[in-house]
Amino acid sequence: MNKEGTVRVAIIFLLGNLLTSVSSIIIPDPGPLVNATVGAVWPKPKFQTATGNYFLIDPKKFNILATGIICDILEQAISRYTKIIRDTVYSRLYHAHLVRHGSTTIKILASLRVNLTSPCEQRPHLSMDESYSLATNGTIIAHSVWGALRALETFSQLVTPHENQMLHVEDIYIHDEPRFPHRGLLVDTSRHYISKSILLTILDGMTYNKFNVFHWHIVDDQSFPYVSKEFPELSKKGAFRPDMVYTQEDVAEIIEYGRVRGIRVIPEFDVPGHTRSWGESHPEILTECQGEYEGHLGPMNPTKSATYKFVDELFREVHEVFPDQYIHIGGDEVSFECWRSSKEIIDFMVQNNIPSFPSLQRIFMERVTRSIMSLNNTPIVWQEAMVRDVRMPPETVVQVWLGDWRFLLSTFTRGGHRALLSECWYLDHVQRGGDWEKYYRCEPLDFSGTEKQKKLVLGGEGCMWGEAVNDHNILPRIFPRASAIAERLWSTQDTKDEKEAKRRLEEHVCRMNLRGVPAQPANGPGIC
Ligand code: CP6
Repeated sequence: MNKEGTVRVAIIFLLGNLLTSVSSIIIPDPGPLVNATVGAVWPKPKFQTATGNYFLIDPKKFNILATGIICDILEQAISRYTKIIRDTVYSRLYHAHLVRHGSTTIKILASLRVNLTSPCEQRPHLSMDESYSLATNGTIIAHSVWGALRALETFSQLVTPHENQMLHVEDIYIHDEPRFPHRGLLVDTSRHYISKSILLTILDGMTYNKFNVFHWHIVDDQSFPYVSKEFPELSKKGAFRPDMVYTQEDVAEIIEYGRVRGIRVIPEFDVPGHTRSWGESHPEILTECQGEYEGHLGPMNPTKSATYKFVDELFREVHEVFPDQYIHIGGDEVSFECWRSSKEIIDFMVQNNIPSFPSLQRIFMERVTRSIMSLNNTPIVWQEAMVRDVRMPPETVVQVWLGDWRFLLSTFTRGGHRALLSECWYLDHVQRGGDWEKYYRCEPLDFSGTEKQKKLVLGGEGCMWGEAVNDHNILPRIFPRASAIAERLWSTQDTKDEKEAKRRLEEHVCRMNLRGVPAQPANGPGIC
């Protein structure tokens, strides 16, 4: 309806109400739009119900109050979201598909009260409680600070601009919690160096999508940007340039930035393959290839105790620097060509009755896993580290990235292992047009297995491998395509309506843009 029409209806409606007895100002809405979801929250909450009324917020006066327990994490979140909500005035966001019907009583919402009922945990972890209840008439209830963070994100997404520098929020009740506890994004900082400020913006984007794990694939064949305290020569010789590194201060800042947003930082130091850059300073731990590959360095040398000593010492440092319970130790794509060419390796295998290269790799992974466990950390590995005669400790988490993922999830969980899915969530594979739908359709529980097996699927990760991205394109490549993954991992299994999702996602892109995340268009014409 055009503006004139709205005004005319408003006058008729007002007159009608004046003839009866009204105590508050009542105006009509622009007209009914049916079959639509109220608000454009992404990822979609588990349960929501709206009254059809709405509130106005005066951004200059609005505040968020902690009425329960308070701590640094909550305090910082309150100031972040107060600013985000106030800044919404300047946006051109609108709920394109807002449901409005019947008359609406205008009420001003002066403040939002956050009632946190339990003391704050210091760090996010796998089994943190992220559930919350939110009534936009002014109350958030959460039993953990992580739930309070998710609730504030949801509330901020419900706020849209209104006329006269006011804000609008639907009167709505939400109860929400995630479907999977591990909702990750892998970022590869080895193939191209990604600046710290871009990584922090990625963490912002993750927050707006309720992701909770930053899987930092920090080093690989091409470069070693992590500045080790124990072995500074690794980055001195292995980084692309002396300034293309992450210092201890940078790493601490990224971990802290994630912590206060309920995002775990899990580092990956991929061994024994993908380690060419380590060889710039420590060639002695890699295999010297022979024959056809003479003069090249291959995967780590699993025959030398010096290799294990080095890896143990590095992982002891990693354990101290990265506080998460989990450490990713890779184990993927070990090239056996170099091992095959090396007399030293072959002799070792003969002497020790090692029948095959996969067995040799397994012996290496078992050895490294033992040292991770002795630090009281839990290892995550890529799928290759697990195939064939699995002898990894049962706690090991396996990440599926290649091949028939349904079969693999079925096999690993039947063996009692916990698993993560990534096979269908490769953000470096680009299709024409908006290609979020293919990520959206991938359902992690769509494999054959018992209820018990399904419970072992912890979630999954979108993977932003670094070959084709740098500071200039990584953010729009991740967002909003990873948003589809975020919703699959957060929302209920029956959240499948792509037409409905598409409208919400368009608005979510506008919202991310407004908040400083340069997300690309979702698909086709946008609304902002
Ligand atoms: N780097 C590392 C990579 C990949 C893997 N590990 C990879 C392989 C194939 C595709 C995408 C990424 N670039 N260290 C595999 C987990 Cl298609």
